[in-house]
Amino acid sequence: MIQFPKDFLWGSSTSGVQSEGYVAQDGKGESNWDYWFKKEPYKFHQGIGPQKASTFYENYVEDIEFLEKTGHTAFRTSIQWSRLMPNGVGEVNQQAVVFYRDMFKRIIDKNIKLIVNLYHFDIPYALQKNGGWENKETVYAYAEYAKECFALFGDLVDTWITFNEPYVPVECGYLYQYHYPCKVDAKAAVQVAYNTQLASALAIKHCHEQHAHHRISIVLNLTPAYPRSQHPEDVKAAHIAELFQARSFLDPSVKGEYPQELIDILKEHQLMPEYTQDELRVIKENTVDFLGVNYYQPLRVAAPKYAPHPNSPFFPEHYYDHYVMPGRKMNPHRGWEIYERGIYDIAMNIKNNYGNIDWILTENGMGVEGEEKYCVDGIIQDDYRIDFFKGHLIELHRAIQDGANCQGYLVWTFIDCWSWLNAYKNRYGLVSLDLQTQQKTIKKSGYWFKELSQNNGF
Ligand code: BGP
Repeated sequence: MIQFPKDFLWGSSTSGVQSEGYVAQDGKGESNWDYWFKKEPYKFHQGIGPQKASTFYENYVEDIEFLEKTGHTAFRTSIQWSRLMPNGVGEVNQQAVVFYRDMFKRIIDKNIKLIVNLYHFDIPYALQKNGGWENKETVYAYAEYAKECFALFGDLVDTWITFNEPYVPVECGYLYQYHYPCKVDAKAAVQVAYNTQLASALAIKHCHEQHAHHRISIVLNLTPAYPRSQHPEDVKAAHIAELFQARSFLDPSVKGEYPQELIDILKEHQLMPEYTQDELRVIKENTVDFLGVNYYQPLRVAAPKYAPHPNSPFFPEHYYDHYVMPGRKMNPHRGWEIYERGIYDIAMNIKNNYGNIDWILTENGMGVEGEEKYCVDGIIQDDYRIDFFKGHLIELHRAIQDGANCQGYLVWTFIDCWSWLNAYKNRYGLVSLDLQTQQKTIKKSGYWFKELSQNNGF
C-alpha cells in the first residue's frame, strides 16, 4: 500500500474555456479563442471551437455532484476574463458574478478545496486587438481584473493561481503558430513572457494586500530536459532548453529573478524586452506562496545537428534539437512520451534548487482517442488511465518520502472536455461526456479515483 501524507489533496483541474461553453445572452464577451474560431475555423480540429465545451455553464449544479462521486477533495478551475469583464476592462458582467459565486459556493459547501485560476490561455479579444500581451496596458488591465476577482470572490476563494502554463501562449502564439495570434516573432515572444511575469507579480501583490491570509501561485509545466547523452554538448543543449522552457517563468516566480544565462542569450540575439527597474522590483518582491506543476511528458534534447541559417528567425531550437529516445513508452493518441520518473526529477529540482517550496501537482493525465470501444455495460473500462495514474503516483510518493513538499495530486481532467488543438479527439476525464446527449457517466478510473482518495493511497 502506498500511503500519502495526511490531508493530501485529491482532485482535478479544468479551465473555464474548456468546460463552460457559452449561451445566448449570458453577457460573455469575445475571447481570443472565440474570435480566432470565428475567423479561421479550419484551424481547429474538425472545425470545432469552444462554443459548447462540456456545458458546465448550464449544468454545473449536476456536474458538481460528480466531484463528490469521484472522491474530489480539491478542484481547480479558471475564471474566464472575457466572461467577467467582456471588454477586458471596466464593466463587470453581473451574470458572470452570479454564476461564479454560486458555482464556487456549491463546491466549498461540499468541503472541496477550491483553487481558482485567473488565466488559462484566454484573453478578452478587446485587449488582444490592441496588441494583447505585447502591450503593457494589458498588464495593468490584468492587474485590475485580478483585483476585481479578489474583491468579488475573496470571501469564497482563498487559493489562487495567476496563470496556467504561461510559456504555452508564448511559444504557441509567438513562435510556432499553434495559438492566435500565430506570429513568428521571438522579440514579441520575449516581451509577452516578460509582461506576463510582471502581471503575475502584480496579481500576487494585490492578492496579499487585499487578503493577507490568501495563498497565490502560478502553474508551470516544469518539463525536465533530458540530454541524449552525457556528451558535454548534449548536456549543454539540455541546460539551455530548460532555461527557456522551465526557468524563464520558474526563476522569476519563485526567486524573483531571471537566470543570468537566459538574459545573456537574449542580449546576444537583441531580444531583451522593454522593462523598468520599478517593474523588476515588483517581480522581485512578489513571488509565489506555492507552486502548481503540470506534468505530462519529458523534454528530450540533443546538441543541434546544424547551425541555423543566418537569416532564420530566432527560435530556442537554435540551441537544441528534439530527441526521440529509442524504446520510449508512448501515449500514441496524444503523441506524448510517458515517463513517470519525470515527476520525481521535478520534485527533486524544486527541493534542491527552489527552497523546497510547497507545491501541488496541478495536472497529469492521459488523453485517449476512441474510448467508446472500451465501454462495457455503459462504463468506460479505462484501465490504461488507472495504470498511468498509478505509475506517476509511485514516483510522486517516492519523491515525498525523499523530502518533496508536494501537497496534492490533481488530474487532467474531471469531465471529458474540449481541447485547444484537438477538440474532443482525446478524452482525459474521470467522467465521460456523450457529445450528442450531453450525458455524463463515471468511468472506471473515476470509481478508482474515489477509492484512492478515500484510502489516501492505493
Ligand atoms: C495542458 C493544458 C490543459 C489541457 C492539457 C491537455 O497543457 O493546461 O488546458 O488542454 O494540457 O492537453 P491537450 O488538450 O492538448 O491534449
